Amino acid sequence: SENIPQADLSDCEREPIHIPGTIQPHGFLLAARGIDALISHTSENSRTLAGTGAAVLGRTWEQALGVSNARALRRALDDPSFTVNPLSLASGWSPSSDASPVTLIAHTRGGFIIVEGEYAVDDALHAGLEGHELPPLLARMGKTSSATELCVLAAEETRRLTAFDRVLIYQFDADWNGTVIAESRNDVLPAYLNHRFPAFDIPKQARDLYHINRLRLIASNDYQPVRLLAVSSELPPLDLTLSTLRGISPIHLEYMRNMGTGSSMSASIMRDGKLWGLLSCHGREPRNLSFATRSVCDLLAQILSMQLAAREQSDQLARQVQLRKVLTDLLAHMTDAVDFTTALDSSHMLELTGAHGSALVREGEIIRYGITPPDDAILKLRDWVGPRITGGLFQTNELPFVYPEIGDDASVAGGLLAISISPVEQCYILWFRAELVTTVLWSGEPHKLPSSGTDTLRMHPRKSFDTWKETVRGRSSPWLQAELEAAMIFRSAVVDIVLKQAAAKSHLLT
Ligand code: BLA
Repeated sequence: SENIPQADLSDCEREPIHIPGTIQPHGFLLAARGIDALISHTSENSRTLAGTGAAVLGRTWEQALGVSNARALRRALDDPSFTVNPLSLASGWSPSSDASPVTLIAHTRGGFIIVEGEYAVDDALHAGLEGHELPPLLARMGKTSSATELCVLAAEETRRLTAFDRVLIYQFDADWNGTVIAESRNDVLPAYLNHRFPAFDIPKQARDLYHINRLRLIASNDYQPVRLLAVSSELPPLDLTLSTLRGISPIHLEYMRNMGTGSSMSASIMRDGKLWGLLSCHGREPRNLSFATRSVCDLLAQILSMQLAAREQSDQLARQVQLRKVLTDLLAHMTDAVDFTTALDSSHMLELTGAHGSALVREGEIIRYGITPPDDAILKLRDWVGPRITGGLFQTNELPFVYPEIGDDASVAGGLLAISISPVEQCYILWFRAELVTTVLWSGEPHKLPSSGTDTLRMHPRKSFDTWKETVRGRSSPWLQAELEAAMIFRSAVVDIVLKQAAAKSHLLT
C-alpha cells in the first residue's frame, strides 16, 4: 500500500557502517577507556588469559593480555608517534596452549583503546616483498612509460603478494563513478578492465571512512558476524572506524555474493587529501591476509599514488614547455606586425591551446583558423560567451550541455575556450575542440537503480553486472591547465599590443 515507506538510495548513505556492533570472526576485540581502566567492551568470541567472551568484561589489560603485552600496550600509548595507526604489539601470541596464536593490533578511537587479536595467518609464502625488493620495484615503477602501465605493474605486484584472483585499479570520476583503469587476473573471476561502476556501489559514508582508514579486508562474504558485548547498556556503540575486524555492511556482503566475490580487500589511493581511487583485490574463495601483508599493500597503494602525482606533474611541465615555444614564436611575429592579426597563422594559433579550430572576432569581422562553426554561429556564440568570461577567460569541454543552441555545430565545437581582448571593441578570440564521441562500458545499467524489493524495507544491491554500453556525445577532451595558461599569457600580450597601437593611433590623430 502507499503508506508503507519505501527504502531508497539515500538509505544507503545513512547506514552507520562505523558502528556495526559486530566484527568479522577471524579475530576478537577488547576495548577500555584507558590503559588503567577496566575492559568495557569485548566481542562474544574473545579468548584471553582472563577467560572468554563476557568473562573478560571488567578485567584489567594485564589480566586479559598478560603483563608483557599490557606493558607493550602502555609503551605504545606513551609513544608520541602512536596516534591512530594500528600497531602490531606481539606476533603469534596465544592466551593458552590450546588456543590459536594471535597478532595483537591496537589503536585509539573516540576515547577508547581498542585491541584486536587477529588469528595469525601464515601467508609468508606468497607475501614475498622483502625490504631489499623495494628499491628495484620502485625503479621498475619509475621506468614505466605511461600512467596505465604503472597501474598495471602495481596491480600485478599486488596480486603476486596477496595471491588474490583479481586485482583492479579503480579510479573515481568527479561524480564518484569508478572506472577500472588497470587489471591483473587469472581466469577464476571475470575481467572488468575499462568498465565503469556507478557511484551508488560505494556510498558516501563508506568513501569517507576509507579516507580515514586506508585498508579493509573482507575475509569472507558469508561469515557469521560476532556481536560486541559491553559492561553497561548505557555505553554508546563502539566506533570501529579504525578497526581491522569491523563488521561489514550486509548490503555490501550481498553485493559481493551477487558478483561472485568470496573475499575482498581494498586499499585507498589518495591524492591531495582526497580519495582518488582504490587498489581493489578479489578472491572467489574466502581469503585472509596477515597484518604484515596488508601493510605492504597499503604501502604499494601509497607509492602508486605518489608516482601517479609525480608523473602528472612532469607531463604538465612538458606540455608547458611545448606551449612556451609556440607562444614565443607567436609573440615574436606580433611585435613586428602593424596589425597583430596579420601575425597570427593557423598552425601557431591551433597549437597554442591544442585546438582544432579558432576564430578571432572583432566587431562584425571574423578571421577563422582550422575547423570552426560557420560565421553566423560564431557571432551568436560570441554574444553568449562575452558576459560569461570572468578573469579574461571562459572554458568548457561540454559546450552543447551549457549552450544547446550550438546544435549540429557541436561536432566541431564540443569544447570552447574563449578570451576577451577588448569588450568595448567586441574583440574576442575563441578556440574550438571537436566533439569526442566515446563509449562507456558500464558494469550493469546505471539508470536502473537498485531496488528495495518487495519483501523488505532495505535496499538491495543490483544482481546484474552485464556490460551495458553508453555512447557519450557532446564533450571534447578537457583543456589542460598548461593550455589555459598559454591562452592567458597570449591574452595579456595581445591586450598590451592593442593598447599600445590604440595609444599610437590617438597620438597620430592629435
Ligand atoms: C562498499 N562497494 C564497497 C566497496 C567496494 C564496493 C570496492 C569497498 C569494500 C571492498 O573493498 O569490498 C564496490 N566492489 C565494488 C565495485 C567493484 C567491486 C565497484 O568488486 C568492482 C569490481 N552497495 C550497493 C548499494 C548499496 C551499497 C545499492 O550496491 C547501498 C544500499 C553499499 N558498498 C555499500 C556499503 C559499503 C560498500 C554500505 C561499505 C561496506 C563496509 O565497509 O562496511
